[in-house]
Amino acid sequence: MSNSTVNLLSPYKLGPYELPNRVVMAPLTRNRAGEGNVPHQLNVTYYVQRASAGLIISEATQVSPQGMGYPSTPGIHSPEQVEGWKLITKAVHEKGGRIFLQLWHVGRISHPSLQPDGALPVAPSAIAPEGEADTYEGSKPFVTPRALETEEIPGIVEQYRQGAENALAAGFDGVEIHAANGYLLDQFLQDGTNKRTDEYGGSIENRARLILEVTEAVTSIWGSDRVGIRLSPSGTFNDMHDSDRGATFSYVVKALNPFDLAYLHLVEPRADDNFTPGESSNGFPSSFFRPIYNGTIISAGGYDREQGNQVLAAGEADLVAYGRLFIANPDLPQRFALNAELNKPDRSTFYGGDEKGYTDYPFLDQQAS
Ligand code: 8OZ
Repeated sequence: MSNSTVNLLSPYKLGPYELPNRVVMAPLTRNRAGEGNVPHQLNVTYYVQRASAGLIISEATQVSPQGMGYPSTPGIHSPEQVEGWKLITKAVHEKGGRIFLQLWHVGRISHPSLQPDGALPVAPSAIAPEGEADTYEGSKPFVTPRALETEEIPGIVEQYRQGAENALAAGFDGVEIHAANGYLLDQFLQDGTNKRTDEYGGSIENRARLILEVTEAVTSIWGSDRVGIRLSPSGTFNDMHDSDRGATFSYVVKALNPFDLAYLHLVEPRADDNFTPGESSNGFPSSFFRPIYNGTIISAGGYDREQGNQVLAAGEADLVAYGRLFIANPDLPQRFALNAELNKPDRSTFYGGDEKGYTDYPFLDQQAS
């Protein structure tokens, strides 16, 4: 329902949490974890600087060594990683913030050099993505992944369940299941990557089965009101294709209703590299799913302040996630409140490196006026 009094600075009740604003920090891969893919002090500083977000969603975090696909991304499978994340959740809470962990398995978007024992990455089917993997030795062509055996699927679900349990131990406020952007769960969902003939392939019901089993496992740890899920119904990143996205994603979104999750997080068509702003798109925006989803919707993808306020006022979403703007503006909610000028994000420091372009963007009160 449209409600013109609602804007980015309006509070929102999300599951058990009172968010002071509707400005969500999007999950952002920054490739700056420490040795052993353990979060460390540099990452603590980065998240704490952004604690004024209504909600922080952590960078994608692998649930297992097999789930890793890029250099220096953090994990949530070792005791050291849990200890590292504890530093972050504690510091964010001391600043009055809330933080969910994003649970991630990359599936085929990996490379043997990033896998335990140099193994092949795993996927629903043995289909190589177009493009190149990011490795510690630079870009390398993607390899053809190994198709998971049906008997291995319970082990995959268990990786997410264990990751969820570890996130609880690490002091997070909730978890987000990463089912977007061409990673393992999305690979199972879409028929361009899933050619299976068992109960995890073929019909939409079968292709959605793994996502729903993972959702069941994760909510068994956290309850439903502290679990979100992210989908990218319009994305082509990581060489994704489906013969009927509208039907596929409508099915999943409806099947998620009974879980009564904290939220559904949708990546807008506007976020896709192939999408030209201002052009009408054949993608599936939040407004497409709003009538068929009963709960909270977070919408993400290249919004500015005005567009964020518009999507909220139109009632097409309840919260808006900002990525690039949060990278460059640690005090983004305050800047929105004052309609202040924004720092410009520097793309060259998005992935990897040190404090430059990570923790050195100035706050408003540090800027010479
Ligand atoms: C950019 C670079 C590497 C990973 C995603 C986790 O798209 C990612 C990602 C984005 O969800």
